[in-house]
Amino acid sequence: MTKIKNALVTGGAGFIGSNLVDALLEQGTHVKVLDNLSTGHIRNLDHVIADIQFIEGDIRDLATLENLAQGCDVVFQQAAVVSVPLTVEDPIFSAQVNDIGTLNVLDAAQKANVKRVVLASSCAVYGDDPALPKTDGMPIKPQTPYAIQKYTNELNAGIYASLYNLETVCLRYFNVFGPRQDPSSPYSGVISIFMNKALNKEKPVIFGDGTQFRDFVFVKDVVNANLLSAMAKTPENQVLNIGTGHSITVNDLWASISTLAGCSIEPQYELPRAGDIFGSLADISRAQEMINYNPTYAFDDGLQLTYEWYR
Ligand code: UD2
Repeated sequence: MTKIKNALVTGGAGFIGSNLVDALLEQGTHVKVLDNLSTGHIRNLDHVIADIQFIEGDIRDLATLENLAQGCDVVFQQAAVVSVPLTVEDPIFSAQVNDIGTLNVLDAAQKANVKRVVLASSCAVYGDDPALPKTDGMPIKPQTPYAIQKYTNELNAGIYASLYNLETVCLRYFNVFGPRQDPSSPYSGVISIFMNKALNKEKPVIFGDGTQFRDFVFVKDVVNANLLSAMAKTPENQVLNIGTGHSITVNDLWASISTLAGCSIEPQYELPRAGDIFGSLADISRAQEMINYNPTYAFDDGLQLTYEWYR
């Protein structure tokens, strides 16, 4: 596919989904958005609301999905219960959304003859396996309902590809950050929390000694990975890591954000968070090979853009 004419973005009012909507509109795609606004916000779409078809609704509603999938070349499945702790607290509700909801998306797409579905998966499927970097071929070890649900999505995507001829690409996102990430929950991404703390001149909490590290990927690179996945020739059913191949410690992260904000506040160190993994780092070579994915935002540049947005 050289150009996406019609796309449906589920979860399109969320952090990653709304950034994806912007990029699709920029390339002239007609965009439909389905979002139940449970964690997404209509303010993320205010600037484009006249240019899209927005439907407030839920991926648990198969009939709505069947209707919206009509006429689409690609469906981007970005809707989910995204809080890992919430899936631990309520595995059944989260499975209804993340498992059945995603199955609904695949089924509606297949019935409407959509060519390809790009799905948001997560590096959570690797669990706490200390082997680094994470290669997309290594054994998976889901340790939370969230990780199991994301892995189930990948398996279902594979089934729809092999049994029903629907092309699917699952993207295992590493730690995504950038404009519109919501800092309001204690389980929000660490960058969004630290941005808020720095701007309000408050002490951040670092769980553990701060030497733990993550592969932080800027949202615009993740958006680009979605577009490439939708248009690449090769994949029929792919599972790809989407990170950067570089990692940053939590201590260095706070130091960089402090420099941007011009503050020098000593963090408060607390015990490591239960269930936290120590380090995470992506091997992105398969994504490079299969969809020609190459992150273009250096960490500091992404952080600067993110800082400007929070400010
Ligand atoms: C990420 C994903 C999660 C899941 C998981 C799989 C995000 C936001 N979450 O969780 O959905 O895929 O990976 O492994 O991308 N930290 C602090 N202080 C704070 C907040 C966090 O020190 O105020 C630390 C935290 O203990 C951890 C690191 O920062 O060591 C990153 O935390 P996170 O919640 O941003 O992301 P993570 O990797 O736990």
